[in-house]
Amino acid sequence: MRAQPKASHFVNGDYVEDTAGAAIEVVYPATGEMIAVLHEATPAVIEAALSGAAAAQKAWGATRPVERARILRRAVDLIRARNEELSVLETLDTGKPVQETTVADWPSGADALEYFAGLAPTVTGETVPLGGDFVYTIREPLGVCVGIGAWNYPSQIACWKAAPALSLGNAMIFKPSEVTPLGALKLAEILVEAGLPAGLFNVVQGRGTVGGALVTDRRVAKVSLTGSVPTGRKVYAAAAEGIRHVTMELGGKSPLIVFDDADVESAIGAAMLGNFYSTGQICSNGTRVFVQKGIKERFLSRLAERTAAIRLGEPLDPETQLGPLVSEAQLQKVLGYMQIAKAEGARLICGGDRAALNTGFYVQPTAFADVTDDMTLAREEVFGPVMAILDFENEEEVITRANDTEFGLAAGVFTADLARGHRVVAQLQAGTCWINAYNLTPVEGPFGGVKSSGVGRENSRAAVEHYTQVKSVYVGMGPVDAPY
Ligand code: TXE
Repeated sequence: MRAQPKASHFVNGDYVEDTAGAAIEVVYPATGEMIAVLHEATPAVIEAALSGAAAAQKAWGATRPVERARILRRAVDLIRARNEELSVLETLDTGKPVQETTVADWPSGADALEYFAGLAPTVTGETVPLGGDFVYTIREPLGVCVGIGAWNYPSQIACWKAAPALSLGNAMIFKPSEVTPLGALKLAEILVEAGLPAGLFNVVQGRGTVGGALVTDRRVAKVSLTGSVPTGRKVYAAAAEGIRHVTMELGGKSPLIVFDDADVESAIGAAMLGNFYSTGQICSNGTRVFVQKGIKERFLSRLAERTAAIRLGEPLDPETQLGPLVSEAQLQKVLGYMQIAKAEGARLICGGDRAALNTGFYVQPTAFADVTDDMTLAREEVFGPVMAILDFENEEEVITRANDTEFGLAAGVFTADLARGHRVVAQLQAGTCWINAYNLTPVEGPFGGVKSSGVGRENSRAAVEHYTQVKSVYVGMGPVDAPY
């Protein structure tokens, strides 16, 4: 039990336990060893989190924005000072290499808190002159927001949701994924240490039923989910019952288009990052790599060479570049997709099986070429290090094929012709696009999907729209002119 937290939940300023809740066993994906046992939130814990958040939000919403910002800034400093220990915990929870978690997970979460601490005091309303009378607007917090996280970036997701929510005067109840429940508890602890009043960021553990209980509570004004499309549909529908605000960050099958004039080494590097980083468990991954025919064989041979050099291993070793998948269930799912790809006639370029390590949920970094649009590998989200490479002849064709999917989270284009880069991106149905780059998601830029990949945007100024509502105030400056 080397990562056992003080208790399962963090509610109203402190750790809370209720062992009546069903057990949640936390497993280190590199070894299968059980590192903690937590309990699902019981109705009593959920009620305490909701009533505490609702009560605390009233004063917080009326607090001067710079004071709220000061607290979040202190939390940023604490996170950065403790990055190493937090990153090790993230590695134990997810199996992702420390080489990644120390630079990508908590650091990105700290950036979000820093950004929204800076932004929130600048959020103001406007005055609309009407020639005497006037209207002014107030951007108000929504109230109590629920955040529901996925297991791929558990601490980053908690921070990305907490930062805009809290800085803009809301309270948040966060339910981590039952697969990775540990990081969010640390965030709650750090926020309180930084001076956040009790109740404003509560963490409750549980599976879908706990999430469902939060989403449908009458005190909840908004739900922000990061997860799969099927779960998104359920949560969106449940939130609609109460006409609640929603942000949905869901899955993808994003196209990465490589034209034959591209810098091929950069395109391969981006395709590898966009399929193998975090062992392929990233929603915006470019999992359909369209390569123009002229460079296909060069692309494939260099990809195989570079992939063979990837260092798989113990995630706590700083030299390790690729860790295991998050769970046994995910391992089976990814192996299943590899089998389907082979059976459907895709050409295996590298990998294609479990990795030869004695323990853990490891698979080899894998690439299939000659994938066609109708193959399962080109249509469904695998969420593992499995790259699908498709051929294309020309620009018009590739745009049509890239858009032929229910998803619309992200897309990338590699070309030396920048006019073409902009022209193609303008026609791609995706919420987040890159030209000659891939998967970079700085907090300064909006992030989110179109079509089944979601609604709303996280990060950037765009998130302000999703954590506030506008009150419009008409001010009459003269006598009321009534006809009766
Ligand atoms: O995700 P879910 P799971 C994909 C990935 C993975 C599959 C299932 O392929 O294999 O989805 O993973 C909570 N009301 N992605 O089961 O079900 C749940 O407890 C309220 C891709 O982990 O989407 C968890 O906290 N909440 C994806 C969160 O929703 C509910 C990231 C996400 O769970 C709920 C994650 C309900 N009815 C998985 N049901 C991406 N693309 O980013 C579940 N939850």
